[in-house]
Amino acid sequence: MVYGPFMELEDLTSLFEKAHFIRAFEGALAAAADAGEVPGLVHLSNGAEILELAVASALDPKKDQVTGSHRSHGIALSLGVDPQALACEILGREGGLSRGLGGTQHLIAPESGFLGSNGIVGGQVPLALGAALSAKTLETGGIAVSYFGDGAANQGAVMESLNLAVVLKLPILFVCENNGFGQSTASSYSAGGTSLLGRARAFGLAADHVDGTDPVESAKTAERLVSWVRTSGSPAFLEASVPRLSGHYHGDEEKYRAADSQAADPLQRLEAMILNRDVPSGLVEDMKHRAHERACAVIDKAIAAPDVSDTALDAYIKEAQS
Ligand SMILES: Cc1ncc(C[n+]2csc(CCOP(=O)(O)OP(=O)(O)O)c2C)c(N)n1
Ligand SMILES: [Mg+2]
Repeated sequence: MVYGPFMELEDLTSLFEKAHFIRAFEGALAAAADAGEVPGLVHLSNGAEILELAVASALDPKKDQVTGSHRSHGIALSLGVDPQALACEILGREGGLSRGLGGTQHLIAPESGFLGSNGIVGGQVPLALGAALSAKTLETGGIAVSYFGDGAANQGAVMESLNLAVVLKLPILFVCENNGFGQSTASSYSAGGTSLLGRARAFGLAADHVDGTDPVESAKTAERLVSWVRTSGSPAFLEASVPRLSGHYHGDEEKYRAADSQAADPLQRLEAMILNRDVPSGLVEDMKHRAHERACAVIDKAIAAPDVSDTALDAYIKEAQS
């Protein structure tokens, strides 16, 4: 990627295509959920696509390892996880990353550097710490990245991880996606001290904040922190402000926030940046259309794949135990 006061048009359009694919993938997933095709809740990543793609572009999938929360579809796609296998996994279908047996809360794709999503709020953070310890011990040159939310920042295991990362000098980047909410509770209500940077610095971490809706700043900050963690072997903390454009889960009535409190969509900001350049008419709409078509084809194929039955689960357990 090329930085400077702005990104090259090529970088902006590439980011736009990837971000819109993630958005369209989750849009098609939400429609599949409405049709009763998705087991469990669907937690959408919309609003965080730009930030997650910025972090992913600074990583080396061959040696870096990333863990995410219950809201990990965008993280997985940003890392280059096969969308078809991801969709089948989320829908509980054969062909999924883990044969459709894990579902959205247990996604894993080590070949893409994705160590997994986690349904236990904050549970993914100590796991990334283990990946960082392993990278350091084995001298792989890799780093670990752990995404978690502002709600998870209040979880004990997360604070222990922040402390231990400094004490053991581990190559890990903590990425706290601050969307202002933990489920239906505003962070301003649930946290005594709302300065996440202050908290991270109190543990001895190098810490920075970024507006996760700004493509240029997100790319520059992610690149700088990832490279600092890699070269120094020390941990760092990135607080990224991102909007949660939907409710906590798809279908959430969101009675706890005003309808007009909706934040601006980062993808529209990126679109405006592209349209400000001298681009052929129709370029942006074509890219959106292609992303939509591709995403719908992936989700349709997953819907058509055979369901993972209890029998398959029994067979898997027997195989694992033998
Ligand atoms: C240990 C634990 N406590 C509570 C929950 C229920 N829960 C699921 S998501 C969530 C909110 C998490 O908020 P945040 O970390 O800010 O992530 P966001 O949903 O905003 O991305 C809660 C409380 C859980 N899954 N695990
Ligand atoms: Mg949150």
